[in-house]
Amino acid sequence: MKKILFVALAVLLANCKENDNSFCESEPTFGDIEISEIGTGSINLKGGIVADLCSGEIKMKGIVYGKNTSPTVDGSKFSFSKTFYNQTIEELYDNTTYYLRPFVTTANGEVIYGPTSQATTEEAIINEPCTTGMYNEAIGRIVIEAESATNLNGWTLASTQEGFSGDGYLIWEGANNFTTPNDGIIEYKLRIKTTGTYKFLWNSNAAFGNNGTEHNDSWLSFPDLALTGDFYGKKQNGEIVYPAGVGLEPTPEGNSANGYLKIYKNGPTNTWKWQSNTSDNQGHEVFIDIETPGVYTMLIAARSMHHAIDKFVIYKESLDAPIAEDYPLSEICE
Ligand SMILES: [Ca+2]
Repeated sequence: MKKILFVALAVLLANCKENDNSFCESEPTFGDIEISEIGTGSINLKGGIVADLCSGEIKMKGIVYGKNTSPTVDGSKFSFSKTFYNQTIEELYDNTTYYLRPFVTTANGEVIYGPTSQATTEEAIINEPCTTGMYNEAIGRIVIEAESATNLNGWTLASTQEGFSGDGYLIWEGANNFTTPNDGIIEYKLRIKTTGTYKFLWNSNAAFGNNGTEHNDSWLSFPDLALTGDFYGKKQNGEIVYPAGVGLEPTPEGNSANGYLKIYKNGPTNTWKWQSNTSDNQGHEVFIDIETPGVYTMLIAARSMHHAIDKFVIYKESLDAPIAEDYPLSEICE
């Protein structure tokens, strides 16, 4: 099928070139949508559209998709300028049928749709039941108010530093634990259906004094993922560091132990900032790789006195960070 489609479109293209403007079609030619790969939260598709190549009166061409049987350009879509496309669409729910239609928008605003195709995403099977307090990932995102943990384990729930969201924020008012993450450990259980690479980001505050390089960090670990190298810091140039204590190298500059990374923010004190860096003076960002749908444990441990944590998000690195205040929080199992 793929071969036939490509040959048919290639013939159209060739005719157009050879005959100058004499072969221009007024109607677009929509090739079949070939579904080449289906995941729990993504679909990869390939195909082509030849649309009035000679006159150049096409404003946009692409694929619309959605759960509705007749998706339109008002909904989700992607566009492309070349004849052929090879695109992975994301932000999909698992075990859900999506309908896909090619479209062309003309210069005068008319939208012409091609035939509809459909594809059903894979079901994400998680054997562990959804028990009280677990957070559910959806369409590649996890959004959690730090203070929603069931056991704050020595952290204080506070609300004096303005600019937080939810019911307040957590602040560590116990002793510093600069080298060993063994105090103030808070657990979050995450049910993750969508596989892939996720970025971690928290909104935190060095809520004391006027030296922004103090009171600006806490410990973070994903113990299920640390041992296999699936919890790590990555610099923009691709350099990776692994938490110390799990037998992987290289480890970060500065402190790290027992599978924990030290997560810090830069900038002035008494100011909230969405930033999670690791490795001193290196600025690696923090990632986890999820290869199998399942329940994963995340741990925060206290490091610096007066470090405050308001909220955190974990999201597919290909997506925008869901840090807007009105972005829905992850559903919590009851
Ligand atoms: Ca909060």
